[in-house]
Amino acid sequence: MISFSLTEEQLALQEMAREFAEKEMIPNAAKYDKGDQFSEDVMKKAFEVGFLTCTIPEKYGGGEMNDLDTVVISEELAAGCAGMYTTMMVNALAYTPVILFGTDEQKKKFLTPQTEKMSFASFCLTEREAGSDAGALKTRAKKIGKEYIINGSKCFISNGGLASFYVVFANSNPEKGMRGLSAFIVPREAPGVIIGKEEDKMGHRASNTVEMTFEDVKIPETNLLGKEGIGFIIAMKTLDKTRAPVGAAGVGVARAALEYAIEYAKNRKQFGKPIALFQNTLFKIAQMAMEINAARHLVWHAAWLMDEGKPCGKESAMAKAFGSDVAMKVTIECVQILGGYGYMKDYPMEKLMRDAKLLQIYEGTNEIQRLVISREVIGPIV
Ligand code: COS
Repeated sequence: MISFSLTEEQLALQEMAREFAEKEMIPNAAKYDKGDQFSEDVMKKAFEVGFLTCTIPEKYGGGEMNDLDTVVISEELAAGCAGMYTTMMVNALAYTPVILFGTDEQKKKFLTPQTEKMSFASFCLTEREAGSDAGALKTRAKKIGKEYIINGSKCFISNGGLASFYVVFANSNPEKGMRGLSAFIVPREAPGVIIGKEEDKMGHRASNTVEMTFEDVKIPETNLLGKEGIGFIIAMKTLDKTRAPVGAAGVGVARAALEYAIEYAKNRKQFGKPIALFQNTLFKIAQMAMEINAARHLVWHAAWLMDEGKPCGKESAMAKAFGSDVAMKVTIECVQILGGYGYMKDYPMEKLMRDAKLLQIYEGTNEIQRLVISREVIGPIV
């Protein structure tokens, strides 16, 4: 049965997220973009309304949003500010492996405190030499008695400087290659957890991105997620779930750009009439509206599959790649519609364009999404 209507609750949630974006995020977006700082005041409010913990099950104090709810609010929040949205979304990214693979004790110990005061968490997979080839990571976990000792470095870690715990992927059995990977919960206060320098990024400047080093970090064996050797599957199943919301963020960024460009085109007069009346502008706007709608449908379909418990790896990858590609394309076009004003920092358009770029890169580059899609579409070759 196909339905394109949101429930009353989802409409209320969408409205709440839209209002939050308009009142709290948009007025502060330029300030945090310029200052390259964590938007603490906005995040305090996001915590109060539940956006920082929305995917945590109710049993552990969270909002227990399903996947469709999550993509609906992702579009709205990213339309407000993609950098602030990233800070919120990365919490969901780090909570997902705990929700999917954690024991009841692990969930009580690590998730419940996140719902009691404003807190953050990080997902530590990427390394300098292992980005797209995640299975080749070099961080090691050695079991000694009832503890694991973790050694290694991770890069481009969102929320790393803010997190109270890290989900760290490390190889506990290197001779098994990627089948030796395991996932561990590492508390921030564990000795040897070193937060490195904050990255100076092109966009998403309101989000915190650092290098992380784990130097002889001892954690109890009870912090292992699932069992040894399934770390790669944990990472992949997590990303299957969190890639569609990145597509939704692409839709949000593109929509924000298009709405601004439409207002501008209706008011900007050249050659004696609003530029919205020129066919070049009309056709550009129609094309962008079509692509944004198509991206939203892919995102909602992927989320629906997840909520139905159906396989969704290919569809999540499609939603992520298409949604973020649309964001890039649309923001470039909208900068062009605004002309010189589009290029100036006094207007919001150039930030939207810079923010769109990262959506094509993080949570797996769009080339990796195409690899995932093509493997499933083509199947085995010979
Ligand atoms: N769900 C469950 N299992 C999965 C899976 C998924 N989505 N994807 C892969 N696997 C399994 C495979 O079935 C395979 O298991 P078997 O060997 O038992 O058959 C195993 O994992 C290895 O998979 P594969 O052979 O596809 O691994 P590759 O190294 O060829 O490719 C890609 C894996 C490239 C898809 C993966 O490394 C990837 O997604 N890279 C990008 C990482 C990323 O997104 N980084 C962003 C960091 S987080 S911000």
